[in-house]
Amino acid sequence: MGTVNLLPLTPPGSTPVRVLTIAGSDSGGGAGIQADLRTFAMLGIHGCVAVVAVTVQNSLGVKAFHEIPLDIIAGQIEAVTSDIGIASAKTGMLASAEIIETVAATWRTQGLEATPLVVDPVCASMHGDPLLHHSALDSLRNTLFPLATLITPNLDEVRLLVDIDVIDEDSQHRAAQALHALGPKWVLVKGGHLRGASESPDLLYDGREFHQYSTPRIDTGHDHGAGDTLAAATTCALAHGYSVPDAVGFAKGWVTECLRAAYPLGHGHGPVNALFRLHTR
Ligand code: PXL
Repeated sequence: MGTVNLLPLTPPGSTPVRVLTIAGSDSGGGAGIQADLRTFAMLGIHGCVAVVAVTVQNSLGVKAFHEIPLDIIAGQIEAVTSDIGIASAKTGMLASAEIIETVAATWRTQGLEATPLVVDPVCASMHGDPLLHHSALDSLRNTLFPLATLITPNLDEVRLLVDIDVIDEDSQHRAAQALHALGPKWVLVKGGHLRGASESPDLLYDGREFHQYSTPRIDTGHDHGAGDTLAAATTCALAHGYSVPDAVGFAKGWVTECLRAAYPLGHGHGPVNALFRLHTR
């Protein structure tokens, strides 16, 4: 366990690389900003946060969520980027069309278009509880995707976004092309939920080249926060100047180790474990 390469560390006392997560809070501590901050910290990165929603959640599911007012969301992004500065950012749960429009507008008014942005188009929890109003899909496609360096949909999200059922390699390629046409620089179609696959086959596409990633599919009932963790680790590698294909390769290795170390929690699904490295000395 723990054979994944690490990112460069900043010496103690000097300012580390900073990244921003724009996402929801998971009261159960497994996914959302809690998962993002664990991965950022374990990779030596100072994590900043713009909370967009607070979920009422445990290992059994999401009971409710409360959306943060739009001016407070924009204010968090402005406060962080105007003072602390960020090398990259990611979005997770965004809840509504209004929040997506606010995040996109703030990204532009703060002049962040050249900053790498990973958009994880979170639509529902692993239990199927909605985390995005379906009326917001158009905002995601039309407003946020064109600002994204990379989008990282899973197969359920692909179906909602471009109406393609990914069942094999051919449909995964078609989905990548359809999603790329919506404007992001790169698309990662995650194949982790492909039925019967013994590998987790992800496909990365930038409009020209396809890159295939295959890591062993880890058979665990505890994978809450896996998608967030993959996007968070990719965001960290981009902050260190990795190319997108290298950043995704790094993040696949990271999330595989987090899955191997996943643990039971409560009465339902446990989370992936970004703290696995604390056990390897
Ligand atoms: O894993 C996606 C996700 C992101 N953000 C929040 C979540 C979840 C899944 O449950 O609750 C807040």
